[in-house]
Amino acid sequence: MGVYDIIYKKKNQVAVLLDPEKIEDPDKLKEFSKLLKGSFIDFIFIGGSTVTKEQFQNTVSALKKYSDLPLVIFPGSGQQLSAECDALLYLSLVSGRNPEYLIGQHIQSAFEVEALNIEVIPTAYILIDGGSQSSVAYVSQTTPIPAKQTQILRQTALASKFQGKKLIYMDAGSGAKNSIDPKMIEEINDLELPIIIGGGIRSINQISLAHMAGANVVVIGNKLEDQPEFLEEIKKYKHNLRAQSFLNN
Ligand code: 1GP
Repeated sequence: MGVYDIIYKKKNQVAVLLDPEKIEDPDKLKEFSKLLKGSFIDFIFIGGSTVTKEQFQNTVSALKKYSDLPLVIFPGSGQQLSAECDALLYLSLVSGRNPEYLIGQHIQSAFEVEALNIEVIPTAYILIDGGSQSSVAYVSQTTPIPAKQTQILRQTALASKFQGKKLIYMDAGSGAKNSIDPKMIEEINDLELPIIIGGGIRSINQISLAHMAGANVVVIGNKLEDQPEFLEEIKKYKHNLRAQSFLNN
């Protein structure tokens, strides 16, 4: 099964986001990959707002050595590409109006993406206000959708679907003060597009609320960078979910 099919069909998934700029030290990466084994984490997402080509490639090569988890590119720019990854979230920043992040970077990197020969997943990338300015909003020079503006969100998600996007990634931004309100997830969970959410997730309760609202994948970056032992709590949470679904069937 490809990465998209897994995202689409499985419930209650969790991805770890690694920013190559923050985790360049190969020993640190090796240590973290060890912790990931048996943690029930579903994917590693890799990318960042200001990562260089070299940092990106070095981190991907190291991760491929140490981990078997599907490696998914969550690119901050058209420079962050690698044939060693399993899939590319082909992001269009549809909450913004900066042509560079809607189509510009895509054209510049199109031949490179073609040559990668990996799974490319057309993704509507929607920034939601997380209560603090995010790097991605700053770098892309775009304004996020206000935190509770369900109608704008729904219009944006619908337009994305009609344009052929296969996936919605709603992001409050790395290190956001407030994570995405579950009501925002509920607003678009009937569109039959899988939903990824991230930004400011620091507790099992937040993960659980997002899953219950309809998120297929919850992404965690900063919390695990600061406290890798949080993986243990995720493991327990996922274990309980599996036990429950076993009992219900
Ligand atoms: C940001 O969704 C990610 O793009 C993850 O955010 O680092 O706050 O978990 P955090």
